[in-house]
Amino acid sequence: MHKLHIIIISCLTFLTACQPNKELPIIKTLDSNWSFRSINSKTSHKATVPGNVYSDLIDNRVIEDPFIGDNEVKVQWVSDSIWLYQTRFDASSTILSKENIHLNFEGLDTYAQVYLNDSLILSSNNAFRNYKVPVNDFILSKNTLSIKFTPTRVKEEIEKNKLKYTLPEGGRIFTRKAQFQYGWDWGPSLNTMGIWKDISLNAWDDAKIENVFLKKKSYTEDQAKITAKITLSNPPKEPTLIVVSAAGKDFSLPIQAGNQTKQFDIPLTIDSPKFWWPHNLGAPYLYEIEVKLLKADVVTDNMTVNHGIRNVSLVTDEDQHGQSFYFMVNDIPVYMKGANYIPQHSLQNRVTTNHYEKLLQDVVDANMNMLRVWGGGIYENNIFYDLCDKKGILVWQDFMYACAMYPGDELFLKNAEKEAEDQLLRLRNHPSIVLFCGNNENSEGWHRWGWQNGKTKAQRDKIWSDYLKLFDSILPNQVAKNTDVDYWESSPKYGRGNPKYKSEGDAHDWWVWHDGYPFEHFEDFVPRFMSEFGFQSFPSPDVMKFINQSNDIQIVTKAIRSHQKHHRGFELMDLYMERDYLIPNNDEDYIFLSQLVQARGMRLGIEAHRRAKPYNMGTLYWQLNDCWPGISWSSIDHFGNWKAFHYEAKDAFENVLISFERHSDRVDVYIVNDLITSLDETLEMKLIDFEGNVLWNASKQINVPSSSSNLVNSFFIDSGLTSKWNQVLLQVNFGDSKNTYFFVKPKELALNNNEIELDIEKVNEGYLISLSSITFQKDVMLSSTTNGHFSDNYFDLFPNEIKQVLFKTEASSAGKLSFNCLNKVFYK
Ligand code: BMA
Repeated sequence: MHKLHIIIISCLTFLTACQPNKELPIIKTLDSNWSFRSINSKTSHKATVPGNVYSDLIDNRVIEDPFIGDNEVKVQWVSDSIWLYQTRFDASSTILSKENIHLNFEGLDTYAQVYLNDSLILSSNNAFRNYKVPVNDFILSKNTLSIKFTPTRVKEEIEKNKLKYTLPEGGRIFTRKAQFQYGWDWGPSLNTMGIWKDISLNAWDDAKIENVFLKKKSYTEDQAKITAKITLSNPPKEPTLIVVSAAGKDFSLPIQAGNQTKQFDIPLTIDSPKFWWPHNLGAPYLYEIEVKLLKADVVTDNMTVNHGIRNVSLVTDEDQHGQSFYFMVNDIPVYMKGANYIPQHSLQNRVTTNHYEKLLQDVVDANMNMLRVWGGGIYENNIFYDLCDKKGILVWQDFMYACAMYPGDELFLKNAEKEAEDQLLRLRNHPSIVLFCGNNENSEGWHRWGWQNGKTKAQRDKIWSDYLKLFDSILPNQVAKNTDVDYWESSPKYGRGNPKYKSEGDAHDWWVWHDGYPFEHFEDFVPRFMSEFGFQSFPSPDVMKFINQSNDIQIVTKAIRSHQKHHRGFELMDLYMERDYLIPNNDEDYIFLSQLVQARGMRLGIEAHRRAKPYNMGTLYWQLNDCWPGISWSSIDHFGNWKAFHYEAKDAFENVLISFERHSDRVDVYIVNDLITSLDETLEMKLIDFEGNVLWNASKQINVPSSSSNLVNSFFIDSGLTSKWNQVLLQVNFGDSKNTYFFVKPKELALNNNEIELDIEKVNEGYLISLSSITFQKDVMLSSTTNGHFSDNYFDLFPNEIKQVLFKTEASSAGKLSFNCLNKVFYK
């Protein structure tokens, strides 16, 4: 008897362990059995959810890929049609018996009418909102869910006609969705529609965890004090226990039956905490904090949040120059190095986990510590911020408003407020996010781009007061209410016509490129924080071939022209190329040189900003990536290839940088140190000719303080050393850092026409390539017919030195390896 009893108990224990916990909320993702059709057609096709109508039409071979040739223009009808999406799903008796049953729509793009079994349950008008709809009264055991999407143009026309004036820039301002999808100067017009994020059915009894916010109370080396702010779906009816586990300790709060609130604060402490750091200064340490809801010892819900302990703030203090703009991270002013990030694809469902992983690793590998998520794109998916948290990349997050003036009616503003709240609740736990910014260039546009012309004083006042309602009141209030992070109204603070451009806030320098100023302008006009500056180049030959759909990289085809969205793009590339290089006579060299021009010009800017530290405390270039195969300002093309500029940025963003500043016959040598430790190294300077003969050298011991920029030496251009300044270079080393100074522009260099010797050896990760030459070779670019990544590229090869490059590839051969360099281009 006794024996049997034991056996029965152990079976029961086993059964409880194997059975799913029936108390947990049920979450069923509705991602299968979807079909779609145009309202005017009886033929339905299979649909992918999450997704959008463009990818569904491509997958069903109804339209051709809009990224190829000039197909973009042929598919515009899609945005002007009405589309119907439908699925069927079952709800089990367990689901139907639950007290609460919700449909959770994480993203509908954009004007959608949602029917559950013929009942209209939702009309949505914001692609950035999360709609949670109670459906207890409509749900059956067998269900049909239908969603009708109306073209944005229909709604935009109605809204436009309500106004007595025209708001810049076009109909897009009335619709809360990704603004770049209406076309931008680097991307196509593909105004999508569809279910772009998950839909799920959620069913639970009593209460579940709705939201957790781990709010900083105080973080010191001895102790981190956090308030876990927990919001439940509703006040629990039965006695409930909330338990928060952090760093091996449990913190709990019992809730009595019949309490009236759904919000609870639990104080947590972590002793001797490990701090979260941007990767260039330390480890981005994350604590896994678990929140559980228990009823009579049974877990009824749980949620895990990664928490980074860090103190961050944006410092905007008055100073002798104007007003500072820098970020303090863990009590240290941190210099920001990075880029502006745009959506990785016009059709968001095409972006995979691997794309996020690769691109954000490319960011770390290029020594960047900050990305600005630009306001004309999307609030990114959770995985983006999770990876930034893990990899130690700081995020400047714009709200999604760009280059326009937005409406100010009550409905629009309410919608914008709800959007901000939804997004902030989702994003606020990420340690990587250090700033929320209202918009991109709206304020600059209003003050500088002629938008006020032709408007009465009353209209101008109204438009500006609507601007202030949103960007000076609603958004900052939402940020203050829901997060620990600072808010900045608009990027840039002042446009480049304003005298305060240089002395206050962040700035965008488009004198270079849009206004055609030479790159050297970057050196004369350094602001407090450069949040945009950029220059276009062609993508890799692979991308060119894809656009042309031929083995040809021709740059003047109709297809390529339709992938250049800047009206003066080609003309400006020519202008700058002619200034500093030469216009080559073949397309292959043109693509190569376009990348060299971009890399050289942008490096000039990055170095000028960094030398000006601490006056300037950040340099974020325009733009990191592409949303389609196109000609743009990106440093990484749509296929993930690093352009010359990404390699150059990697070098120019190193924590320790040697940099040069020319003053007529004097070259000043700077060392910029972003580390939190000082450096004591030998500075070695060497003037050599292109054959490697040393014409002059000097060295001295130098101490460089932490986090500083220092003029450490000067080189005098003295005719006693040489008269051929176009055939020499100045090599400077400091510890592991190196940089080279040229006394003339690239086009004036008297480069030699000598061979480069290549040697290839198979190694674990791919192929090790050794290169050497008896004379100096400028900007050597390696390429292969096989997919892979070169550890270094577009580098200078010094006379009689062996340069080793790892070609990382999983392929069984290195493919056909070839190279180009400036010397070769000059001698064609
Ligand atoms: C900046 C950005 C974008 C634009 C880029 C290049 O102003 O904010 O609007 O694509 O310039 O023109």
